[in-house]
Amino acid sequence: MNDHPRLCTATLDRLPHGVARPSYDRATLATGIVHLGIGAFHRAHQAVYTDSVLAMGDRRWGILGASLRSADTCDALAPQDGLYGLAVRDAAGERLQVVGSVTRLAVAPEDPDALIAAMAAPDTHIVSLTVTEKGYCHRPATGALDEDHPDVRHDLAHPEAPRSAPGFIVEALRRRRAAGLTPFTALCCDNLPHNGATLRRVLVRFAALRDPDLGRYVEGELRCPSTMVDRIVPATTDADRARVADALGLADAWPIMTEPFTQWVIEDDFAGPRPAWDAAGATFVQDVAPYELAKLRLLNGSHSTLAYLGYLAGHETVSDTMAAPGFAALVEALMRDEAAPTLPPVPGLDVSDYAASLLARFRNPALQHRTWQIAMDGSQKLPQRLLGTVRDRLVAGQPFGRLALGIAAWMRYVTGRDERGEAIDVRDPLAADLRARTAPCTTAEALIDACLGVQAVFGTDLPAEPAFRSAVGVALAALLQHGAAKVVAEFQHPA
Ligand code: CS2
Repeated sequence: MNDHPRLCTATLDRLPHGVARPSYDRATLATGIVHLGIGAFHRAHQAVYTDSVLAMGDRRWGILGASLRSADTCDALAPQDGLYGLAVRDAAGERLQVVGSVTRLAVAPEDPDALIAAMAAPDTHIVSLTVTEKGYCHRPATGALDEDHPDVRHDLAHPEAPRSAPGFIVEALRRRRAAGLTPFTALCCDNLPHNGATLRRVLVRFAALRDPDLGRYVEGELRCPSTMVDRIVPATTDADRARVADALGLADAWPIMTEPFTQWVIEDDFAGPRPAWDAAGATFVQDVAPYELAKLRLLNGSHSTLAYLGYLAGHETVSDTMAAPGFAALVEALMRDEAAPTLPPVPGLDVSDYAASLLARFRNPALQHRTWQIAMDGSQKLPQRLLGTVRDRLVAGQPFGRLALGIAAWMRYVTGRDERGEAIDVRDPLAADLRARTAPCTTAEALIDACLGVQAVFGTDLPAEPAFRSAVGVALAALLQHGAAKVVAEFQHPA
């Protein structure tokens, strides 16, 4: 990569012919969107839809991409004027595009005030978020603001120099109100249940804790449409960087890897103007809930199940896991027999076709999506991916052996020791607590008790359900005795 000149505005015209690039004048764009959490997912998803809208001639929607924590993305993209390569990959090959919609970058901790000022600017109509599940400072089991969260406490004490997404949004809304501007629309693009309502609940509560009057204002005025976002985006590796640089003839410090599939369903509830994302392939609907539930339970539920079991069985990627005995059959049955029956009808979606397409996407050999990456933050993901489905199965008196196996694999994973006794680098906001609870456990029974004590994940209802304890107990005992590879290979799927 070092031999190539850097990708940036001045070098754009050196790109090879086959590589799509911004056809619009980036210098003339307004900043209509401030995006919090400028990670790989945003750059493979919303930024690409917005790039298409800009190419159609609507110049209002340049994106200011902000990191709330690390300066890595800004350091990589600022010398490139925000430009980056997108590599769309499958077994047939790789298609490259340079995306131009991110026109400004910010690192929140370096200058919180500058970011708030951008969010409070009159041209800013949308503040979108991909801050991952844990970025909402909520309790996953209930969806309520975690008022003891260290960032929430900090931001309530220092409202003008916040750290958290809720802290930034509420302060920016306060300033807009003081300046006589209408609120922006807050657009959650994370895999949370009822993500718009969840964001709204957190913001209203946070604002009310700051000042009851501000709380009433946010409750009365703020729009938070729900969205369903879908595209698989593995972390970029150095090998990806080198390959993309050779293909572009230009060095790109952070190209994004993704799959051909992309989907975005958005609740049409905006306070002001919005980009015509539908002209770029998104769908505006009145009610996102059925799409979101299907995606979380089928795609993400399977993904997490593959991640924990696959990791324990020694597989590095999802496609390797899918090729190992029993895994594809397990998630196929999880979707068909356990998750799909809990879903209300989804307009325009045939659930069995959808499940089949998911199996093909998981098998995509070009993606190299690490099981370890998906395994991150399980305490924040389990409730909406697996536990909600279990609750519905329990109410209906129906079995859930595959879901129980996925949950048991998570319990085994968070002990921090793999099946060969090697350390697992468990990344999770509750990692230390989980390790402390689970490390002394020598039996399945003790391990379940230790994990079910984590109310933020399991609530108070599931630990009290004998059918839940017993199904997860059977699965966990099998995992401890035989190991994940054997348990999955020999899993008996009832006819
Ligand atoms: C994955 C998701 O990392 C994970 O937890 O399950 O990021 C998944 O790839 C996306 O939701 C796909 O849309």
